Amino acid sequence: VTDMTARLSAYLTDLARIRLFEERVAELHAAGQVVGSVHLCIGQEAIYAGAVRALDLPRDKVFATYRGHGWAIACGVPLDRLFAELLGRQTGINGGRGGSAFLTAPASGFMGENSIVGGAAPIAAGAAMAAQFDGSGRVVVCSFGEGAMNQGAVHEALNFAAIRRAPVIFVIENNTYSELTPTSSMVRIDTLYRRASAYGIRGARIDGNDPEAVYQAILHAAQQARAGNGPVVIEAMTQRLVGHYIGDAQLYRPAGEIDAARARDPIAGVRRALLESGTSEALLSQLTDRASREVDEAAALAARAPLADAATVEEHLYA
Ligand SMILES: Cc1ncc(C[n+]2csc(CCOP(=O)(O)OP(=O)(O)O)c2C)c(N)n1
Repeated sequence: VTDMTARLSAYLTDLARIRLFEERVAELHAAGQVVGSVHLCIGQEAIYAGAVRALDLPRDKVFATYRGHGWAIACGVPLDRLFAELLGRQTGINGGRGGSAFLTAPASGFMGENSIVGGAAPIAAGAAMAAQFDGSGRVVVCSFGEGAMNQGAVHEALNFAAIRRAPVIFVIENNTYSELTPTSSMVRIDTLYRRASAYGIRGARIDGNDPEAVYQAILHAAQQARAGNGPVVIEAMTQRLVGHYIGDAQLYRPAGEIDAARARDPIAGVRRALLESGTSEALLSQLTDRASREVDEAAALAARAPLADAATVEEHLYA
């Protein structure tokens, strides 16, 4: 088994875990057991699988926005604790208080979501500055959608991180829609990574559906950041195979677009690459069956846990 085949197998496992977790979340939402707004990352999973493999967690830190299940899973947060969180259980990774859009698991290096578009960028720049003080060699990954590239806070963070040479990698998950609005009707340029040059830092565009391309890009950016050369902007081109949130009818998407996107499904891509490298169908099935069993067991465990106790509602608040 070459390093490349081992990495592809690991990607397939991660992609399957994320995809199957989210498909189960959609079912639980339809059944009324997961409530509130839920943003699935189905179609974008290669970004998380590739990026996290290039990091050293929990020393390194990851910040997301609200489409964060995939980042949390790739960072190694236990699936049952995530299901429990979405189901409002005491055993949830945040005691059932955070839910889908406010997950956080610092022990795993996942510094969490915040739901404010672009909100993580200044915090991530601060976490990267802290790394310069404590000499930990840590790098910070900050992910957001392409819509966040029009938020003032992101530009402040880019400039601040650039001038301080702070070790932060800004990952734009460019799925070409901000909520229901196509990028082409929001900005007059078609490449966002080039904005990095306005801050004197490096930017690159990559295929965000190819976990190996993401891995190589993040590995290189992390080496550069750890060596004191400062931030990098990675624009990972991808697509969501589902709506912006569960319940989005997607009437704004042109006919055929989702089918075309399915042809670029990252899971199919990794399966193809593994088959071409000589891996058997049987081994691929073994990997996905294992992920499927894991998801089943985690969901069942979470469903057996008690709901968060209403009497504790005032705990964990600022006094
Ligand atoms: C500061 C702020 N403004 C507006 C919103 C409402 N809002 C939620 S999602 C979203 C679109 C963001 O698009 P993008 O950054 O491309 O991320 P994607 O949903 O594609 O992952 C907006 C405007 C918000 N959450 N925060």
